[in-house]
Amino acid sequence: MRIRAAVLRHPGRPVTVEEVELDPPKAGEVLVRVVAAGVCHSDVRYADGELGPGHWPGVLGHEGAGVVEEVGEGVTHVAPGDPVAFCFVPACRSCRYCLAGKPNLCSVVAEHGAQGMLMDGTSRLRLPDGTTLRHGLRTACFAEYTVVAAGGAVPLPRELPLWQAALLGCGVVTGLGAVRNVARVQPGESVAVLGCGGVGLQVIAGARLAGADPIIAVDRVPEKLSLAREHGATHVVDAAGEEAPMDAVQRITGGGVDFAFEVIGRPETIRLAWDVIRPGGSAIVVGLAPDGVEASVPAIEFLSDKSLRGTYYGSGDPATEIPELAGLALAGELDLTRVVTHVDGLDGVEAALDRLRRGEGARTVLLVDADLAGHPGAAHRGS
Ligand code: PAD
Ligand code: ZN
Repeated sequence: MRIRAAVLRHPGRPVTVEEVELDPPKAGEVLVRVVAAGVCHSDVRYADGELGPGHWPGVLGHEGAGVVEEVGEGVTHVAPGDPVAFCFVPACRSCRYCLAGKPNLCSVVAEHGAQGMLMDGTSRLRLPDGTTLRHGLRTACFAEYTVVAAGGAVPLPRELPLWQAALLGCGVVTGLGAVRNVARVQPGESVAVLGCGGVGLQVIAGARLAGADPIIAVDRVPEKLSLAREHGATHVVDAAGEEAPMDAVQRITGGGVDFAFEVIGRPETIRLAWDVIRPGGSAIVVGLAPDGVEASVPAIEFLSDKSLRGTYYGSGDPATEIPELAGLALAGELDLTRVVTHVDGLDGVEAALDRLRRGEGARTVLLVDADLAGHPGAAHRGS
C-alpha cells in the first residue's frame, strides 16, 4: 500500500514526509494504523547520524500508538480494531537474553533490528523507485501505517486516549523502568535527575511514585524546571544558574544522593551524575550519547562503593509493563498529559526534532490521525 511517512534519506538533511510503499504483514507481524507518535531525543540522534552508520535511508519514529488494521498468520494476541502501543524491542522470547529474563536485550532484535529490519532480517518499506527503507528502531511510526513484529504491538485498554498512550512505549517505560527496575528506589531515598525532557520527566514521575525524597531536578532550561516540579521534583537546580549543580545537590542532601539519573547523553553530565552520588550510591545513565563518545570518572572513587551503570528501555519487560503503566495512567497515578508541550500533524516531524535540538519544550506528539487520537485541541491544531 502507498502511505505517507517521514523519511530520513541522509543525516544532516531534513526529514521529509513523502509517499512510500508498505508491504503487507508476513506471518508473525501486524499492520497498524498509526494514530499518534511522540518525538524523542533518540530520534534526533538517529536523524543526525549520531547512532553511527547503517541507519538510513529509513522511516523514523519509535514511540507511538495506533489501531490494529490487519494481523499476519499466527498472531493471536491482538485483532483488527484493537488499540496498541508500539514496543521497539519485540523480544523473540527464546534467545539467551530473553530466557534469562532480559527481553530488552533480545539478541534477535539486536541482530536485525539494529539494521532497521524486522525479525526475519527483511524490510516491508521501500521508496517508489524500489530502494529499501529501514524501519527506524524497528517501529517506523512517523507514518500513516506501519508493519511491526507481533511483539511490537502491545494491547492497550480502550479507555486511554491514544495521544497519551503514544508516550508509553518509550519515554514512560524507559523513565519509570530506570527507577523501578534498575535503581529499585525505596521510600525516603534521595534522587537527582539530570535532564528534564520527555524521558527525564518520567524518571521524576517514577521517583515520586516510589516515594523518593528529595527528588532534585537539574536542567538548564527554566521551563523544564517548572515541568519537573509538576511531575514531582521537590527541589530544582538551574544548571545554567549561579550555583554549580554539584554544590546545590550537596547543600540539599548534605553528602550526595543515593541515585543520580543522567537523562541527557553527554559525557559532562554523566560525570556530574557520578559526582553527585554519595558513597555507595549509583549513577544510572539513561541518556544516549553519540556513537564514539567516551565518558570518564575518577577511578579511585570505585573504592567508595559507587557504581555507574546503563539502562536500555527500562531494563524490564516492556510487553508486560506497558499495559501496567497504562493502568496507572487510567487510575490517575501517572499524568501523561503535562509532558506534552506541543501537538502537530505528521508534517511537523522536522520542526519537533528542531525543538529538541534547541532544548525547547518537552514531548511533541504528532497526531497522525487527529480524529482517533482523542486530543482535546486536535480540532484546532491537528493534522
Ligand atoms: P530531551 O531533549 O527532551 O531532554 C533532554 C533535557 O536535557 C532537556 O530538557 C535539556 O534542556 C537538558 N539538558 C541538555 N544539556 C544539559 C546540560 N548540560 N545540563 C542540564 N540539562 C541539560 O530528550 P529526551 O528526554 O527525549 O531524551 C533524553 C535522553 O534519553 C536522550 O539522550 C535520549 O536519546 C535518551 C533515551 N534513552 C533511552 C534508553 O533506553 N536508555 C530511551 C529513550 C531515550
Ligand atoms: Zn525514545
